[in-house]
Amino acid sequence: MFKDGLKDAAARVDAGFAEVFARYPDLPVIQGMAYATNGGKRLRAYLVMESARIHGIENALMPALAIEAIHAYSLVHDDLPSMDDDDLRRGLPTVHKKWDEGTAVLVGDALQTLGFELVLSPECHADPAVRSDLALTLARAAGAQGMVLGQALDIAAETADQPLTLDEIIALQNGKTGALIRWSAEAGARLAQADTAPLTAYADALGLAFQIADDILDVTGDEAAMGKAVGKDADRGKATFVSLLGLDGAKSRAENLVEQACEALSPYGNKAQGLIDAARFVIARQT
Ligand code: GRG
Repeated sequence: MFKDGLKDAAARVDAGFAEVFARYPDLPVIQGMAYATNGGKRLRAYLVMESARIHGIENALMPALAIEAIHAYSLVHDDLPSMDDDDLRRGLPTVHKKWDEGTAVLVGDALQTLGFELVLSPECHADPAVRSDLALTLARAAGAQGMVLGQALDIAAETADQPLTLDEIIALQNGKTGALIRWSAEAGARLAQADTAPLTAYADALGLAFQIADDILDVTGDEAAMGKAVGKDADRGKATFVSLLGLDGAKSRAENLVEQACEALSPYGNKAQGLIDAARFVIARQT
C-alpha cells in the first residue's frame, strides 16, 4: 500500500539523517538542521527511492536524503521574516522562532551544502560520473534556473501591478515546486544511467498537479478553519490556480494532470505502481 511505502521511505530518511547529524558537534545550528529535516511527508525521498527501484536499485538513500535536505533548506528560508514570515512549519515553531534568524539562515545554508555533500559522497554511487551528474542537475534544479527562480518570480509577483496569468503561474511553479520534484523522479534513472524522459514527463505533470492541489488545500483548509473561501496567497491579492480556474476547474485540471503523469509511466509497466500511487496521493492528500 502506498501509505506503507511512504512510511518506509520516511523511516529510512529519519534514520539516515540521525546518522549524518550524529557526526557533527552539538551546536544550535546542528540541532536546527535536525529539527528542520524532521517530519514532512517525504514525498521527494519516496520519488527518488521508487524511481531507483524501477531501475533495479534498492539503495538510493543518499540522493533521497539530499533532496529532503535541500527541500528543508528552502522551507527554513521561505519561513524567514524577510520572505513568508511564518511562525509554524509542520505544526511546530519555525526555525527562526525556535532559535533566531541568524541560526535559521545558517541552518538553511548548511542544509543546502549538505545536499551536495550527500550526492557527491562515494556512498551515493561508485561511479564519480554518476555522482557528478546528480550534483550538476541538483544544482540546476535548486538554483537560479529552478527553485530559486520560482521563488524570485513569486516575490516579484507580490509587488506587480497585475495578478499573474495562468501561463505565468505555471512558469513560476515549474521552478518553485516543480524543479525539485522533477529531480527526485529522475534520480533513479540517473543512478542507473538510463533514459530520464518518461520520468521527466511524469514529474512535469505531477509537479503541477501538486501545486494545484496545494492551492486547493489552501482554500479548503481556510474554509474549514474560518468558514470562508480564501487562501493565504489569494488573501494577499496574488493569483492562484484556484483564483484563475475556480475550485472545480482547478480540481479537474489536477485530476487530468495526474492521469497524464500515470500515462507517462507506461514504458515501465507494473514496476511503476509505486509512482502511480504517489501521483494519485498528491491530489487526495489533506496536508
Ligand atoms: C527560499 C529559495 C527558496 C525557495 C522556497 C519551496 C518553496 C520555495 C517555498 C515553500 C512555500 C510553499 C508552501 C510552496 C508550495 C508547495 C510546497 C513546496 C509545499 C511544501 O512541500 P510539502 O507539502 O512539505 O512536500 P512537507 O512538509 O510534507 O515536506
